[in-house]
Amino acid sequence: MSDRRKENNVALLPGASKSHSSDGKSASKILVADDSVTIRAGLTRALFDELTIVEAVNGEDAWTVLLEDEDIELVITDLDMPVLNGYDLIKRIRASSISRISNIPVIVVTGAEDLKAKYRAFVEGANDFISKNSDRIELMARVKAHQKLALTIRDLEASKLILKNQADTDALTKLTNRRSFFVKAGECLGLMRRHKEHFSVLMVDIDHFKTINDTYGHQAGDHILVEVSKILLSNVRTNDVLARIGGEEFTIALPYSNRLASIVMAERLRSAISVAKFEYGGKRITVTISLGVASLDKDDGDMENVEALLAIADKRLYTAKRKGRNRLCASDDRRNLDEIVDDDSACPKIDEALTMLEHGNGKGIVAHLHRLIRKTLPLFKLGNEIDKPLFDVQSLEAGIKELENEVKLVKAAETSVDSADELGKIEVEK
Ligand code: GH3
Ligand code: MG
Ligand code: MG
Repeated sequence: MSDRRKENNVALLPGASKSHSSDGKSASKILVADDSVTIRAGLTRALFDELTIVEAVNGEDAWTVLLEDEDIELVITDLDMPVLNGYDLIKRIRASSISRISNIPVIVVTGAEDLKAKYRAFVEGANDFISKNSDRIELMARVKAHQKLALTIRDLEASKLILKNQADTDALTKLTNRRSFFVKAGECLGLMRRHKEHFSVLMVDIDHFKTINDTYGHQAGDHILVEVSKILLSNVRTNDVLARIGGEEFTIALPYSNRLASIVMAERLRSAISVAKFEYGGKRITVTISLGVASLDKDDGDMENVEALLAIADKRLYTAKRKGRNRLCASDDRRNLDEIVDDDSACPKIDEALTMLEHGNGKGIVAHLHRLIRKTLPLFKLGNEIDKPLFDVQSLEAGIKELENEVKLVKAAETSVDSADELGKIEVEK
């Protein structure tokens, strides 16, 4: 073998870049961990004709390579190594949360007679053993067998993942489907309960969708479903669970969202769809949605599951439909309106309020501005105590009072509204 070939096929460690065999084809990559230069050289000599070898001088080195190099398909390791020995390396590999690493085949190099060491390595998770004097054919046969098995397992896992994703996904919109929504939202609700956090759900339904189908055709309807899904998806947060649970019905589970935040979210979605331009076959199509909102913080009672919360949201969706569509409904009676405007428990935390503001949801925190600013007063007071007075706390307090008065006025105006069904709309339109 020429020196040039050796250079091409042996990547030195750590952090070696991917190597290729001399014929230009990418060879399978295996990791050889041994503190003995002689053993490493021997294994490399025996294997590098058909494989790309990456060398590590101890267990810790080998671990670094495994984390960094996703192409490693198999590990051959010595047991007695400095820094991190072979047993601990195998233990770490098997305990890894990365399945690529935890499933990797590990072949241990031992003295043929060393039964105790073999047994211990086997218990830690070694797959096979070779002796320091194994010939090339035996070595190659073992490596190939394990490599093939590992590739089959990897393919199987990939197929399993694809199947699972298919089972959880709506084929048309690629959103979470109904079945998966209830699983995911149920887990989410459980978590929120344990942590005493807020949780809300939205029911979303496209208005007059049947008319869209009848006027522009079923394919146009499908196109609208896909486009609406994209808009909804681009407006929810990473942790929200958005799903298509029926023909033109969607649900969204909103962890950490209280009533106020979920109303703000619902309004954001309603508005995003109503201003979006939909087209199919060169024709403009007007699309709007109606939404029902239900939150755990205000509608808790004896509610145990997502289904019960959704039933409330669904009832409110129906109210929104009845009241003219392209709107949301978040309450069943007028008492809840008072709570929204003037209930301390509905006040978002300061970091929540700042996030809402960042997302252009200033409208949703206006009713609580006096509370939020009051909460920050101790900071200004502390600032004034440090050296000389820097902030006019008195003016701030006067401002807070004025904001409080304004909220009282708004409340007084709203209590003159007659229809309880209109409340959802009023809450977000003020
Ligand atoms: P509303 O405003 O009261 O919600 O009226 P609507 O017409 O949207 O509601 P309705 O329940 O009467 O009609 C829903 C329609 O959605 C009927 C059904 O044919 C259509 N639909 C259901 N699934 C699909 C689908 O996957 N693709 C298309 N194109 N249409 C669908
Ligand atoms: Mg509909
Ligand atoms: Mg419907």
